[in-house]
Amino acid sequence: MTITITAFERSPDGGKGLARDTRVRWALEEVGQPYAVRLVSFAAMKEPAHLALHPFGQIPTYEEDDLVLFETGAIVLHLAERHVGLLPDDANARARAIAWMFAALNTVEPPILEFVTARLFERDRPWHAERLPLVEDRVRQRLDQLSDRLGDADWLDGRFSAGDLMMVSVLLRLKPSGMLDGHPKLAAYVARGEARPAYKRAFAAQLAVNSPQVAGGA
Ligand code: GTB
Repeated sequence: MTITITAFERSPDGGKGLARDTRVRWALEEVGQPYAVRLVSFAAMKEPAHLALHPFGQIPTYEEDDLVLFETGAIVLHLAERHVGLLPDDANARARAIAWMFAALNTVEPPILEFVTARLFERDRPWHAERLPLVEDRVRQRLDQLSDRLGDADWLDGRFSAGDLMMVSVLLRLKPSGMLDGHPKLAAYVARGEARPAYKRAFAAQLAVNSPQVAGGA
């Protein structure tokens, strides 16, 4: 079985690991599957060859022999279902882990994306100062709720699962803003994710592509 994913030729985050190929790399590392990476430019993402893999012209994509997938949720779920390590054996626990994946992508990530967009790309809009606190409040509400549910547990539902992988990946987007600092339990949860050897390997692999030395050819 040969697995190939796509990633930014040069990520706009300069190697902070925030682009979505990192969560796929992390899942691949957790389940011990070797993979190749095809780097694509922004222009190449919109060309027919890439659009045939990804209808929206984005990264990451996932190719495994004759299977092509897009959407990180689908890719991570596929890996978790086919390999040991990311989903519990018990059927109900498995369903709950998948529910946490959906919660990460459908309930927690959207307000975070609104916040990141407002913070980074809407600063020069006349309504920015009014909108930002509203968006921040929506994120804070989700963080409060998530923190209450996590409590003092290490992971969301028993052992580390694909649900945690996705939730930590989503929360990582908040790190540059400092917003996690107001939620020490979540900050510690994210740190536990980052401390996993599989995450470290995934992060190092994307950094090797995106670090300024590599990108600048030095
Ligand atoms: N729902 C899809 C999924 O989960 O796979 C979303 C995929 C997606 O948004 N891909 C982005 C992309 O290809 C890259 S990850 N964008 C190019 C385009 O749409 O033309 C999003 C991302 C980009 C940059 C940073 N960063 O610089 O910090 C972080 C995250």
